[in-house]
Amino acid sequence: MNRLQNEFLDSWVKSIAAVTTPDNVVICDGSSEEIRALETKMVADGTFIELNGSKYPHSFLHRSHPSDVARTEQLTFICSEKKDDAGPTNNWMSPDEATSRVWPLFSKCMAGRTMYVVPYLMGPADSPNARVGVEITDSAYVVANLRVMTRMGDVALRRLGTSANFVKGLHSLGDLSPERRFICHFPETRTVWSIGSGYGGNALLAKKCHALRLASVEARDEGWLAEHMLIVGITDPKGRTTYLAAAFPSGCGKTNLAMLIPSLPGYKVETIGDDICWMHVGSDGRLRAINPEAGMFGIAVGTSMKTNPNAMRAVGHDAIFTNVAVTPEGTPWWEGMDPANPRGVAGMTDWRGRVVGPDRTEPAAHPNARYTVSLRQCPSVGAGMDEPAGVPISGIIFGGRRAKKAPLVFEATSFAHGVYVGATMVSETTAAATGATGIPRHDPMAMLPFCGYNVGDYFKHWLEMGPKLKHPPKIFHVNWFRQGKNGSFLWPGFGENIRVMQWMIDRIHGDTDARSTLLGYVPTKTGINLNGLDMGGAAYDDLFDVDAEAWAEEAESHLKFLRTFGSRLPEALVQEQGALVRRVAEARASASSAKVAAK
Ligand code: OXD
Ligand code: MN
Repeated sequence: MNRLQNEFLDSWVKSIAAVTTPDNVVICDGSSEEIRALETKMVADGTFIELNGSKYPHSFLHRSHPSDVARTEQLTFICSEKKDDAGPTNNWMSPDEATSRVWPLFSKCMAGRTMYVVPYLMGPADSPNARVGVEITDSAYVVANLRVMTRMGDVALRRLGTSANFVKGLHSLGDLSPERRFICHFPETRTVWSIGSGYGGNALLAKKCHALRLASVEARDEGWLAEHMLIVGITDPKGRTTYLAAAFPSGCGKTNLAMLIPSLPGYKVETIGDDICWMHVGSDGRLRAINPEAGMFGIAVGTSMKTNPNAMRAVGHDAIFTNVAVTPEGTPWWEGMDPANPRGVAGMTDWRGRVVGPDRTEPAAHPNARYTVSLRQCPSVGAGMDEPAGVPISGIIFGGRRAKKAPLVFEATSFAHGVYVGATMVSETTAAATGATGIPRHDPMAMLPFCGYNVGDYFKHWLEMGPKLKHPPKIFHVNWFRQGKNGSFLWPGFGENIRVMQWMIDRIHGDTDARSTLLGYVPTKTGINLNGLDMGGAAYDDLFDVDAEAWAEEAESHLKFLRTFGSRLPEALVQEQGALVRRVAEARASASSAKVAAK
């Protein structure tokens, strides 16, 4: 092993090699020669299957172990010294218990394998807000993914210099058994241990483990925000570019919104990020956002030329596909990709490697099948992706997947109210994590699985950010997934979402009025552009109906959820809940007096 120039890194790597006993150690430089050699090795040992190079140049398929296909929230732990610092939404394991229960699993775990040392930089190379991490892994697949997802190799070592300031991530596939799978985060020592899984969110430690769980703790301590948000820039027909950040839970359309192709003329969308957003208070008193990542680890299923043409173009070359199906001609295939041919073709190979036909009873691609691709390959990528200071955020959007109750869009009446709206978000679970799908759960700010500390303190931190901003962003809530009485979606979504963005941008610039409801402001009937949508006369009323009876129940469930944070719950949120209850009561009273008057 070459001696690393940085003595802290060098001694850490040596200490890990002494425990894990790999056959050899490779320090990754991020060069194209290095990745080509790794790809050749992975094709030879079956980790990668090369796809049809004339249709999908330089692209590969990886099939994971069938029990290792999504994030495993039940096996993910925050190992803070005190249990209360992890809070009621996280699994907690004491550092001592992790040392006795998890650390022994790393003993000799890399025997017969290569240990890769992967330095990476989160954020634009010249950004003062970028951070360095180093992941040690025995998975070449992880190395290939990190090379796409981060600025990896020498660029990170140069940035690190002689400093000891880097996140230490140790990852091993172990024996891939869910019985011996653990993802442990140590916020106090900025360390992650992950064993027993090769799945993205569990194994690419730069992503959820560093850029969200550990970064959220640093952000609290240093006065910034590390969020599960996309970042998008929209230039409107007036020539204004407005940047928005949006938090939706996993599998609820962040990638689609980040690269939407507007259905309205005169709008242009730039993608800055599709999953993670770090926001600092800029010298101009605005929130400034950087995307710490450089690539996308997107959900393939449902992605098509109709739903997300930019993503389809991005994955047309230099892509890694995980757990998709393959056609006999060696091209990737997934459910929803080709609406004209929804069952695919005869002789396809499914995500487990079995040859299947259109009459199969199970999906051919895993519902959480993924593509890994550089964001630079996305036709809508914005230059702001490399802006060292980040882009100025004028609006924050929270959103969930809710069949009922939540209207298409509403605007919070103040920053603190917006924090309440984010804190009480509810969304239905998706295939991005193991477990049942479609179950509504509280997912505050879409950070439920990703906040590295007590969510009560996280709310307090959010509330404290508002007064630090001379120009706080407006805060909105959207729900693209509301269903009508017959169970079909009321809103067409995708490119038509620009109509909702148009309203938000006009609100930000003071160009349009709004109607006040118990939830906040919604568009007036003429304030949102529904022209040309074949939705019938009642569309506006269906999309913006706020049912006071349903929100009376909802407000109670908010309080129950908030109370789980006990003494860590900021009083300001209790007051916001009280204000919601009062608005609900007023709405009920005026609805019943309207009924009496009508008699
Ligand atoms: C992701 C997730 O992979 O949220 O981004 O699960
Ligand atoms: Mn995500």
